[in-house]
Amino acid sequence: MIASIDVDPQKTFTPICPGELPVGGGDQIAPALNEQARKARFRVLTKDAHPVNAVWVVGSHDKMLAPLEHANADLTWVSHAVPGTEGFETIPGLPEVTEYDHVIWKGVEPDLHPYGACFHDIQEKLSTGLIEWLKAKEVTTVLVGGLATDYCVKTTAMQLKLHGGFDVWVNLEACRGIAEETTETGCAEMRDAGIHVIEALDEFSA
Ligand code: VGL
Repeated sequence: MIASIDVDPQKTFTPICPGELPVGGGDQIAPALNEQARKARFRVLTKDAHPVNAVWVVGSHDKMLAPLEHANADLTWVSHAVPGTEGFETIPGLPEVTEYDHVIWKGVEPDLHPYGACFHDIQEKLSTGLIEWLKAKEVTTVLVGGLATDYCVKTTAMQLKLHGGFDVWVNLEACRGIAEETTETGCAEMRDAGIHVIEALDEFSA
């Protein structure tokens, strides 16, 4: 069984929200996500859902990406993806949230800032239940797209491969990255782990 996973396709990671974490072209991926979902029996949505008072929040972009001495947040970020704000909403062109088969919210607590959708914590001990849900549905293959390639997509794909043992395909046509360098190293890391990183969906075969 195949599942398609839309990782954090939220306005916060697009030029629609320039004050948050805009990723170039982040608002353009809905057609590719919809296309990959047509290959799958199940469609899952993951969302960043952060409180305004999170420990990793800094007030401006120039203070961002500083290393943080905290058990469950590795870097500082500007506030983003706060439920109830525009940045939390999914990008135009995707189904209603209620049309997905499963939805995961992550980073809800002020002291947690996970990137991957499979664990609430950076130590990867506290499951969100995503892997268990996919296994209960007898999923063996996952197609992953979303935002951003170099952070949440990469970490989610790695967790699905290393902890879930799934056959994992990352569809770059349905992803956008924050920075070129981390996107390149992230793709290399994923390939080294045995993940299929493909440029477009026509390379997918399951
Ligand atoms: C993300 C940076 C900070 C992501 C989330 O969704 O890739 N990146 N928070």
